[in-house]
Amino acid sequence: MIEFIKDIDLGFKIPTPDKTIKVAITGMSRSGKTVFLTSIINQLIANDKLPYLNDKLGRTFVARLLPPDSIYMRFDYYNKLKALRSENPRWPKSTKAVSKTTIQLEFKSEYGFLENQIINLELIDYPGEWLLDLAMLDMSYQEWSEFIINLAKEHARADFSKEWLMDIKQHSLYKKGDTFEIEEQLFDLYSEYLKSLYYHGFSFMQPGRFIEPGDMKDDPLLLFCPLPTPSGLVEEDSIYSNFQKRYESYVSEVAKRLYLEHFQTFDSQVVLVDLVKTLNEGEAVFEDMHLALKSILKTFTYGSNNVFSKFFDMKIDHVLFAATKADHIPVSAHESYMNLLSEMIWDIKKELDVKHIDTEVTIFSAVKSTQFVKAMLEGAEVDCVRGIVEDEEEPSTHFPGTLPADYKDPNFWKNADFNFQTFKPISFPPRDSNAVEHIRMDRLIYSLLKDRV
Ligand SMILES: Nc1nc2c(ncn2[C@@H]2O[C@H](COP(=O)(O)OP(=O)(O)O)[C@@H](O)[C@H]2O)c(=O)[nH]1
Ligand SMILES: [Mg+2]
Repeated sequence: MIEFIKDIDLGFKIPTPDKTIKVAITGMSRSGKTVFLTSIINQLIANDKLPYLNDKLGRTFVARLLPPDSIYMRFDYYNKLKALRSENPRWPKSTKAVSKTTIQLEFKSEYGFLENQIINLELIDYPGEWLLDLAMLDMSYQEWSEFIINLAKEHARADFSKEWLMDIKQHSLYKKGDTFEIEEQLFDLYSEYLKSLYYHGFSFMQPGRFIEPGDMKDDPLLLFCPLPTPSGLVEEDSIYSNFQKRYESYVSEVAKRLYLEHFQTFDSQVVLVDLVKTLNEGEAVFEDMHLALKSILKTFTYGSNNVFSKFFDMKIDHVLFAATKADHIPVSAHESYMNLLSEMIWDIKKELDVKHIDTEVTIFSAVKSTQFVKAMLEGAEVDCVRGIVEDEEEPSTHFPGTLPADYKDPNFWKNADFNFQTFKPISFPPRDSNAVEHIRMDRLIYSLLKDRV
């Protein structure tokens, strides 16, 4: 019977409405957003290495990249692809702007009388640093200042914040006067502090715009930093009062605009997390990632139940946290790698008490640039990764360390000694019909499409 319906020919085709799926992709700088976008386009167009996706969808599709159509920066896929297809492939250069890419998927109709279904998969990538700033919406200048100054005094950050915190004490912050030069100096020292955190692998930095200014570089609105809470009167035109005003303008204008322009109408939000880097840097940086992800997840709850619902009516049903660069981790440790992220997100959801946001956790590698091999280390066989380390010419084998099954194990950091390398990319196949090797990209793509196609 079903077979009979499938073959009915009406002499014309019944159209099926086009659908758009909007996916926002974020993550801290260098978490792998650009490489992920390049790979997802490459994978969908070739569709030769996505068995899980095809199996789950149960329908065949053809994918094409649509020309740019909007105010967003164009994602120049073909230039990136060219560099990755060359004999000496290079990772794409880092970009700072918001970009948009649309991949059109045409699903072959199973019925002779129905037109093929068109799904436009819109991918928008933006810096996770900006997202961190949305968490500032929740705080007055005084609250924010106290929070940031206390954090800056913590052991892991104290070395970096020393100069800025000392300088604060040298000035009269609450009295009116010739303040401009001092304001610039305080801003510079605070920015330097944030930059050194960034270079040491930390993720939680506010305002993230100080790290990724985008089109706001040198904008006077950014001239502020946290200051100690006054015990007495604050004069008009004092440093404190000027910083407070700029903070308030920054938060309301920029953060809200960003929110309204970019974050309102997504079906899905992907947060890329570079756990490899944080593991390499050690416990403090790892804990800091927890703080950053907590702050990010918190912003996704805006609009649902708090004071911001009058500004924002954001509806993000689905947040996918994805640990990138799984090709650095031997396959035998992939489960532990996934557990690490799962436990972190689980804890954060508990701390924030958010059950209504549907979160999912996965691990993947957009471009599998290593082989998984075994090697002998001090008389024992260990799981290693083999690839061409950045700045070298020949492949070499590396033991990255052992991931624990449980990262709350008190001995985790005591025994931890991670040594993850940065590898060159493997060359992308020369033709569109073959995609680059990856890890679990098909599962990730399925998570974005499921229930929507
Ligand atoms: N081995 C490996 N390295 C990756 C992968 N994805 C990203 N990287 C590395 O991470 C760097 C930053 O990636 P990019 O996509 O530019 O990060 P973005 O700043 O978030 O856009 C790249 O230059 C690569 O060195 C991956 O799948 N495998
Ligand atoms: Mg990028």
